[in-house]
Amino acid sequence: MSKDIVLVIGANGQLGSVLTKELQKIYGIDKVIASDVYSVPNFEGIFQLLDANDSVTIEEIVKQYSVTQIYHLAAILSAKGEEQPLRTWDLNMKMMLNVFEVARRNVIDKVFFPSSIAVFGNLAPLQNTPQSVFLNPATVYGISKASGENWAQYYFTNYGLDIRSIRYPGVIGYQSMPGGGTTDYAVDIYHSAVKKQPYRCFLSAATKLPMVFMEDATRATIELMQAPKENIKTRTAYNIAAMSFNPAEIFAEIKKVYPNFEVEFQPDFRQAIADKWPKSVDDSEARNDWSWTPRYDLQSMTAVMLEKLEEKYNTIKLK
Ligand code: AKB
Repeated sequence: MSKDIVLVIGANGQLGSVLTKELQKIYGIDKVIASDVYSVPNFEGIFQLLDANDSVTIEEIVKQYSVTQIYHLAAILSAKGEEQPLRTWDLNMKMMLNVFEVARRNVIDKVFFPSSIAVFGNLAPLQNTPQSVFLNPATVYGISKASGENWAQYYFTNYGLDIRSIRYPGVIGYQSMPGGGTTDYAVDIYHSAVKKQPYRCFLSAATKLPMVFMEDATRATIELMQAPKENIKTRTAYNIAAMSFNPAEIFAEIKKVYPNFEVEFQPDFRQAIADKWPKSVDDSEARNDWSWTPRYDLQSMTAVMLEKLEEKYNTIKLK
């Protein structure tokens, strides 16, 4: 039987809520401690209210449950982060360093820290962006993730703390809503289509970005965390690629099922953020080191998204 006890910080977020359920399936419902700054009704499993700014409470929870692994998912994302740059820097860095320090002091086996394609800027080649390249992020979120990657490497080199990380593209899932990101349109557009409402897209029709379906994103995270330690050669964060598309292409895919669906393109401040991000990334190191392979493309993801959201909205109507 596994001795692992897993703490998820940010368990109510877009990725955290889905990943927590996957971790419960693997380790057991009584071996996963979900935590967030707010609680959700009818949560199944162990839940602790936790503000990751408060390292004393993180440490109390770690000791109380004899935690062996931490997934630290709480952060302010790219678009929301630009509203209050200094607060975003303070929160993202403080929460992350609190987790790394508690993990170091308590000799935690493994820590997961999410990075993002936001670490790249316009000095990197934006087609097939390499793993190791000059990073000049344009958002505070990106700056905090690029610094976080270096801190992860520092804690590994100096203290042997096994921190692993992925540079997520935009994550698209039917289970949860994103909040405050530049790639959020690619989730919102499916909800509008299923609700039979027109969608106003905040990026231009031709803005291509890398994306990943939630099933692939959670599987990548778990596969990276379960890979043998000696396979993990990148101690900053791994590029992963699954699909790349622009708003016109996702719209065309949805229109095959909803021919009357309409989208109006009205780029706002998020356009400037997206313009400095990669259009596609080179993930050969993730493929080589821990056998990363995506399973979903735009077409197969759209089929699942529309089916699951139709179920969801029909159930709401029937209630
Ligand atoms: C965002 O848009 O900020 C995030 C990300 C790509 O990290 N989804």
